[in-house]
Amino acid sequence: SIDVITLGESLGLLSPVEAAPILRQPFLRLGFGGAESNVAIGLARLGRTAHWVGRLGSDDIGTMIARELRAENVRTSIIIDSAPTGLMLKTHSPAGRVQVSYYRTGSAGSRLRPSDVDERLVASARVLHVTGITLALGASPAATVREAVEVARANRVAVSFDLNFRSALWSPDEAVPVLRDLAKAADILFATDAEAELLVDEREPEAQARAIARLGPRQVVVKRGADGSLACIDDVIYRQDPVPVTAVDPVGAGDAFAAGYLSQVVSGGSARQRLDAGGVGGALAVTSRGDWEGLPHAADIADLRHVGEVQR
Ligand code: KDG
Repeated sequence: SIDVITLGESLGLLSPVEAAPILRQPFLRLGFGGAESNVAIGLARLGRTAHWVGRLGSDDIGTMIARELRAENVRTSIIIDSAPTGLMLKTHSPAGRVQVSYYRTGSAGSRLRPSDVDERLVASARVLHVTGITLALGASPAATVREAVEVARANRVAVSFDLNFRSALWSPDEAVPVLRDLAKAADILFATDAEAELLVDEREPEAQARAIARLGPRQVVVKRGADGSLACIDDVIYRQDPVPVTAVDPVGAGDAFAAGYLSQVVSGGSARQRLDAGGVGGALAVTSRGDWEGLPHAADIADLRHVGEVQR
């Protein structure tokens, strides 16, 4: 059996060797990213069984992604597609702002189709995790997400949905009805405060969480970056204080949050434990460069209780 099954697009990630604007030092290194595979890695590092479904090109980048996922103990169902694996370029503005550009039109990962969903595999999981990125990639990947969600619901598999609005992929006008529709089918919903504001006509986090819960999800988490997070779980509001860290690269924080939170969902953790695990995961993830490299292992979380101590 599987704790969490997820599907989506993973892409090669080019980023400057030094965190500096690309035109100043055009040396790039190759990594990869993908919101859903990031969550799967995070769960595997916390000792859960995670399964990722996706399409990769028959190219070195696709091979690297498959190899890395295996190295991280993520189970996979990979379909090799004739289109190339997509790419992202992560640059830094002179002021230090992180900017991601996509080179993914027509990519292998965006050619997901409903027949890629293995009903028996989804039915064997405790949680299905999907994101708004896949919904933005085109009609076929969006239909694939909907198919997986239908299969999950029919088999009493909890549906976890991270809104993950990416403005480079679609406009708010295009996204909102689609995201709202899927939110109604979710049991667990993750949103940043900005995404929550898109989805419901509320500005204040508690009101946002309650309004989203009224759409359907029994667990709604509104992530507020350096201000911590707030959740509405079975109609009760929980607040999670920020975990103070030095942020190096904010990309991937949301996926780390989802991984921490879902790790506690599948192990039967309380609402408070779920939220705390999410907060700790998100905080630790931003302390290193890369979309998933900073995801904590179980031992890193235990270590947080000993900050400032020296082990000899
Ligand atoms: O959630 C972090 C992601 O944004 C990143 O890993 C890549 O899936 C990705 C995307 O589409 O931005």
